[in-house]
Amino acid sequence: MTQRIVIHADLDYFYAQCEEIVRPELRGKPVVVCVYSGRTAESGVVSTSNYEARKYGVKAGIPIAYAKKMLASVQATFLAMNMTLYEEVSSRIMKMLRTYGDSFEKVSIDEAYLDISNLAEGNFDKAREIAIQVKEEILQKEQVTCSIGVAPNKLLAKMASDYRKPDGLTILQQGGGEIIKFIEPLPVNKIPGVGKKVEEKLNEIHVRTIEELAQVDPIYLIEKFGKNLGNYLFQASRGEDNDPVKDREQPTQLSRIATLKQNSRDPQEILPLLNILASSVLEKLNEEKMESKSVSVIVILTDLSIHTKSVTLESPTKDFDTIAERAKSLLERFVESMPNAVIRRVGIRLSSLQKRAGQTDIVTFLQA
Ligand code: DCP
Ligand code: CA
Ligand code: CA
Repeated sequence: MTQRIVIHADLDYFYAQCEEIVRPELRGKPVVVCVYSGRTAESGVVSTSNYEARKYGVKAGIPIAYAKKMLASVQATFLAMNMTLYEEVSSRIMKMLRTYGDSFEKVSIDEAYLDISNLAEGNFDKAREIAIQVKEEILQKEQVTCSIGVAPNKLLAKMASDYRKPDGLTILQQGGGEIIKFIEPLPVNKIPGVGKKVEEKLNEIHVRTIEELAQVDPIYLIEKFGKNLGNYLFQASRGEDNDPVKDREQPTQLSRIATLKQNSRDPQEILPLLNILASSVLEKLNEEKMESKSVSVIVILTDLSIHTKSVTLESPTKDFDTIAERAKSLLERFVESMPNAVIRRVGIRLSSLQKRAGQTDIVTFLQA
């Protein structure tokens, strides 16, 4: 059996880098991409920033007003998100990446796994050459830099691509103890899927590094975290992961539609069915390990005409309450906007779907 070799590629400061492509004059200066909430001119959060802005502490998730203060002394550019641009650049790069792997799995707008075991003939020197070629092709054709990890499995490839950024290339070769040496000193939050909650629980038992995690009795981990997460942590502490690179298309939208028992235009009568549909579509969303950035309510009237109302969320979600609440207000808005409409069927659609970022399959499943 050939040695398994997996690449994980993550595009650097992706949204901000896309902005630099279309405005080359921005290069070398701080660039901040913002999600404006619209409440006041400056309310909202930072989506991402280039590495020049990061030097000043500006990073994803902080309020735009803070970022402006941090960058007050320099000439910085603040831009609103332009998803159409990012999706176009991403889809061209993903198409390119796909050609390199025996199998290809897109994880999010700027991340993918490639299984190159056959292409590299199980040889890490060849794998390095392939990784360099991938980086060069993306840079030449799209002027985009990325960071790549090459390793015997997805878990390690992801941790390796994260290790050196931007424009990094980190190779973790099987054998010679290299892998253990690499992972041991890392803090546990470097394990994909280990978020704040799991990290805190591990810290409680004085586990801060992966080396310390590797010393915990797996039975104890299973007791504390349940079977799936406990096993995952145990394996991850040893750099083990058997999850295959899944070569399949991700759905771009999910929907559910059903007929009301009785025609109605009273939201109170329609909502129970809408909630059932929401929970059913969420079940599917969880199965796909995705999240959604857009919610639509579809109504079909007694005259069989079809109407849709949609809302874009500030950030992608997999949360039932958020989705149900948005669906409810869309339905109410629809009923208000059409005083004579009587509804026969109702549906819900989640679109702008993306893979949940930075988590391996098992952990996303557990946290779903
Ligand atoms: N993103 C966002 N809000 C977040 C995190 C990310 O809108 N809280 C968006 C903007 C990012 C893109 O997703 O450009 C990819 O996310 P990454 O976590 O990969 O971050 P970047 O690509 O921006 O930076 P890095 O160079 O660290 O990968
Ligand atoms: Ca990235
Ligand atoms: Ca990413």
